[in-house]
Parts: sequence; C-alpha cells; structure tokens
Amino acid sequence: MTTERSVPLPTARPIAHSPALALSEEVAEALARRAPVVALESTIISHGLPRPRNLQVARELERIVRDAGAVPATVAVLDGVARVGLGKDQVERIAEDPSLRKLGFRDLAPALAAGASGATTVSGTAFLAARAGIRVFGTGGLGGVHRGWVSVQDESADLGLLARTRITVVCAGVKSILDVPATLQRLETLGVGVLGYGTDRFPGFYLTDSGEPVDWTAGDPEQVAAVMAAQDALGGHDSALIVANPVPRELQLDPALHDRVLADALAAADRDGVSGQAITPFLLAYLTEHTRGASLEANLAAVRGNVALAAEIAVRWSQRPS
Ligand code: PSU
Ligand code: MN
Repeated sequence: MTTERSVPLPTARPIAHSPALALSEEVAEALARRAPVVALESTIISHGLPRPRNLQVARELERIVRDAGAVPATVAVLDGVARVGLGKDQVERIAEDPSLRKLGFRDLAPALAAGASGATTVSGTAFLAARAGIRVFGTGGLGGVHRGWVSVQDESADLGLLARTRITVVCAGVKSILDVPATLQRLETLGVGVLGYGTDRFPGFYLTDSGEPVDWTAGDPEQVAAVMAAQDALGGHDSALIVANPVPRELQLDPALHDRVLADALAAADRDGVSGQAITPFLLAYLTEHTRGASLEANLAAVRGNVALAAEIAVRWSQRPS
C-alpha cells in the first residue's frame, strides 16, 4: 500500500492509462435517470470518529440516505482511483485502514498519480461529487478559519473550494474549535450562500446555536430546492449553497460542559504544538475523551440529521421539472 508522505510520482503508471474518476454502477445508473443521489465524505469516517464506531456510522449514514429514497455516494480515493460510490468492502476499508491519508482538493492529483489511498475532506468530496454530477452533499461540519489565524493563517481549503463549486452542502455549521465569526465572514467575502434551516441563527455544530446570525432561512426542502434552481437560473459564477441545519436542542452537548472542555482542548493543542492537518482530528478526539463521549453523541446526532435532510433535498431536487 502506498502511504508514504513524500512519494516520487511513478512514471510507469500514467494517469491517462487508468480511469481517474470511477462512479459505482449504482451511482452512475441513478445519475443517468436523474434519481436522487447524496454525496457523503470519508474523512469524517476515517479521521473524525473513533473506531470501531466509525464503521457502524458509515453504514448507518448510507442507510439513512436509502431509507429516504436516495442513493448514497461515499467518496474516497482508493489505490489511485477517485471513487464516487463505494461497495461494502470499500466502506470497511475506509473505516478500518489506519494508514489512509486525509485528502483535500489539492491532494487529489498527487494521490492519483502515486496510486495512493485516502479519505476525502469536504473540499475533496465536494469537488469529486460535483465532477460526477451530484448536486447534494451531507456532512457534519465544514472546515473553516482556525482560531489564531493572524499568526498561522490556517483556513480550511473547504471554503475556497466551495466558492467555486456548484453543490449544496448540508452541515451543522462549523465546529466551535474554529473561529466561527471569522469563518462566516470568509464565506461572505467568498460569495458562498448560507441558509439557516428552520432558524435565523448559525448552528454551533455540537450546540444548536453558535450565537451568530444568518441572513436567510429556509423552512423546508422545497425552499432549499427553490434557491438551488435560482442559482442555476442566474448562472454565472459557480458557488456552493450551505444549508446550516442545527442539531435538535434536546440532543445538543451541554453548553457549559462544551465551553469548559473546548478551552482545555485548545490549550492542550497549543502545548503539544499540534497544527496543520492534524489539528482538527486532535481537537475532536480530545473533546470526545474529556466529555466522556457526550460530544461524540451530539456530533453523531448532527451528522444523522444532516444526511437525512440532504436526502430529502436531493429527492425534492430530482422532482424538479426539466
Ligand atoms: N468537521 C467535523 N468532522 C470532520 C471534519 C470537519 O465535524 O471530520 C473534517 C472534514 O472532512 C473537513 C475537514 O472537510 O475536517 C477540514 O480539515 P482542514 O481543517 O484540515 O481543512
Ligand atoms: Mn487547515
């Protein structure tokens, strides 16, 4: 398995000799008949959730999509092939193989050329899903602007990619480990639309409300589909639509516990010098451990709700008149 950090690009296996983007038969067939399809990311499975729970979750998310009458398309790069729609064994590999890399958009080409394997983040997934012709994507939280941006300039590539990709992303906002107001500001600057789903507050991922407002609210999947149709009718610059879907209040993390453990987690990351791609998985694992699993339950409730809503939107979108 090719998992080295710096890999000489092999000349023996030029990309042109293998299909760069492979759709599963089920996904290709669904797209061909304009049936609803929902893209799912794999980083949340491989790097965002503890084993072995992550495999159960990967399967559960696919089931939620199916139960809503849509086809799940989990996205990953396996042995140098970008895959949209995974088989049962491939989903298991995403959950179980600890050597999988984390692939953002910019990592896709080197990973393909090297024959490498990795899980795709929101930016990697949104790019590949849109290339495959998928319009709706359900996930947990977006990457965003990290706290301390002034000194390290750590801003997730998710934001820039969503500024130039026509896809609807259902998420529970961004994790509070990030700088939420700065992330919303960047989305505004980049021209990415944000709809609160049933709320005029931006959700706080583990919390129902981040404390920040949003300018637009959608009340049902029909209204989201109407905004998507208007994006297309306007044409011009392609950008994403973020549907910010709050975790139900009765399933949120206790706000006092949240604030206390988050402060400790940020201090621990600082002390241990964790930065770059490693910071998000580090903070997530810290929160899970120090809330004794409560943050994980809130996280899962948010993801489940988002994937179910994404499926409803995809179903509604597939019914639009052509
Ligand atoms: N938020 C979560 N769980 C995750 C991530 C974000 O609740 O697993 C992952 C997503 O894949 C997201 C990525 O795209 O982290 C952002 O990483 P970075 O900050 O390195 O761009
Ligand atoms: Mn980053």
